[in-house]
Amino acid sequence: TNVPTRADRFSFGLWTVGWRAQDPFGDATRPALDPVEAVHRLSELGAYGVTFHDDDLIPFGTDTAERDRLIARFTSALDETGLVVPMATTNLFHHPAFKEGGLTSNDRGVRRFALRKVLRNVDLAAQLGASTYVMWGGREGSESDGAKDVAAALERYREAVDLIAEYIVDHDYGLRLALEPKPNEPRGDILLPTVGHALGFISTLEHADMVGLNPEVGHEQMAGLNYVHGIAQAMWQGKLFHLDLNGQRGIKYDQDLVFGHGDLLNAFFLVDLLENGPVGGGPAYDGPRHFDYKPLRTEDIDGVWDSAAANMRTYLLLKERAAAFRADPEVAEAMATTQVRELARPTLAEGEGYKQLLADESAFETFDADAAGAQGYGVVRLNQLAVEHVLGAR
Ligand code: 3MF
Ligand code: MG
Ligand code: MG
Ligand code: MG
Repeated sequence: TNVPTRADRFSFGLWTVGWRAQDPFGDATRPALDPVEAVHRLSELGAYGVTFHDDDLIPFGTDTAERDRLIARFTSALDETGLVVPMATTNLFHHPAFKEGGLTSNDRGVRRFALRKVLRNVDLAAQLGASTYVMWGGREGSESDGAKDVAAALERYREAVDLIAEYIVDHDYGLRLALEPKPNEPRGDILLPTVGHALGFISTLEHADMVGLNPEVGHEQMAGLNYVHGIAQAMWQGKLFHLDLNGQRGIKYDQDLVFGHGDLLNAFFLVDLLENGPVGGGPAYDGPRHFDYKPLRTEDIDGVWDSAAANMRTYLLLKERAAAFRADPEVAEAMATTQVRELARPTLAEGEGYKQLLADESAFETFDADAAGAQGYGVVRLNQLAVEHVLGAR
């Protein structure tokens, strides 16, 4: 048990295991990893999918003949292993051309180039059978409030997302777009910094129905937010198209730790929500369990594969622990004390409106607010039971 299989639908970005561990203060500590090698190793470890930025597979500036050759050998590796490509995305952040933005650069020529780069890789994503196309706008932002017209930038982002969506519809690619929020890094401030900002933006789109989210654990935590809450809202709005699992320890640079190596208790409740759905009822998550992490700079290539395996093992252990938590009669009793499942019951009775509510004296005139204020909800007991399940003490 806890050995990953294809049925678990674990996927990894080529840029994760392939990260050479260069950082702003030091050189790479590992050699480049051939994408074909990555496909074979991920398959051996039990993953079912691999994802990529265009430039992870085809270095920026590669000519067409070489591009075709790289795609062909990658496709062969997929065929040999049975690995799929559930998602692809565009690198609009690495090349110096994007230093002031990609789809929202102040330079219109850069914006048009960025759009072409996206459409070209959307073709490849469709060709490889992907169902989700992620958009992370790492350079869409600013360091100075005077040098970026945020309203105009959002207008340009809307123009871009609508155009990409229209292209997908016209070509019958069946792809859905997933926006990935992040508050900062590499830009001082990035547009659509959180799940909430992105949901607000999506409601303005022409093709809002085919645009959802790809929230990342660490990105929400960098903004001091609770990832489980963000995921719960995205699921509630039918917008959790994909996700980036990893670990983060507090409000600092984007750590991309192994899943569970940050806030473990939040990771536990996340897996519980994804696998079992909301406690009050509602569907579980049925997309890929995608890891966007970076093997620590201290690791050699063996450490890379150990860390890839660690992501999947931690997820499966938490899944097992979450099932035990939900099945524990003492947890059921503690949940009853918290009244957490009562929240799924509508506040108004069937057919009741404000007139009936106003006529109901028990709702106000005779309601014992002091008694309500004096009751205990037993939240700590429930939380401790979760901790004990995570620790394997129950
Ligand atoms: C950066 C990221 C990105 C996105 C990727 C699409 C380099 O913090 O998280 O990875 O995840 O562009 O998934
Ligand atoms: Mg990510
Ligand atoms: Mg990230
Ligand atoms: Mg991250």
